[in-house]
Parts: sequence; structure tokens; C-alpha cells
Amino acid sequence: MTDITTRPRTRTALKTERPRLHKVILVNDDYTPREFVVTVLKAEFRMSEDQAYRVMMTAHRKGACVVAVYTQDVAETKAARATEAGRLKGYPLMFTTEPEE
Ligand code: TYC
Repeated sequence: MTDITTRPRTRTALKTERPRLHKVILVNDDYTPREFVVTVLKAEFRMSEDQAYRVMMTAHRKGACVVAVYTQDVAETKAARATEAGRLKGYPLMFTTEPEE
């Protein structure tokens, strides 16, 4: 019989999972002016006029629209800042977040 000796592992291979991404969602309302929504999308989410207009109109027609996906921290910070921009003007503009499946 052959002598085979085994040594215990000294290193552990750690598997790092990618952080789950979170969606920022623009919610429609009846009061915030369209142009203001476009301005906020451009400023907070670095969208072009065209992109911002399309996202705004999708939320306007369907009730909500996904704006972008980020790590949880970034998504929540951007949603809060964008919602605050509307609040400062007295508008009920709302951005929410939810985890991606
Ligand atoms: N519905 C608003 C209006 O007609 C415009 C609007 C669009 C507001 C999208 C919010 O998420 C929104 N003035």
C-alpha cells in the first residue's frame, strides 16, 4: 500500500458575492411640473435632456419608472436627494428604492 499523507488546509478560499443592486424608481403625481421632473433627473442622475424626458413621460403614463440601479447606499442617497429637491419647491415628487431580484 502506498503511503499518502494529507495536510489540513491552511487557507480558506473566500467567495465574495456581488452586492445586490437597488433600483431607484420615479413615482408619478398630479402636481409636479414635467419640466421640473426633467431638471431633477438631469441633475441627480446625470441624464441627457432626451433620456430624462423619456423617463419622466414613462412615469407620467404608467405611474412609475425605473430611473437607474446602484448599490443600496447610492440608490437610497440619490432617491432621498431627488425627493428633497421637489420638497424644497413644495412638490410631492417622489423617488423610492427597491432591491433588484
Ligand atoms: N404628472 C405630472 C404632470 O402632469 C408630471 C410628472 C411626471 C410628475 C412624472 C411626476 O414622476 C413624475 N404635471
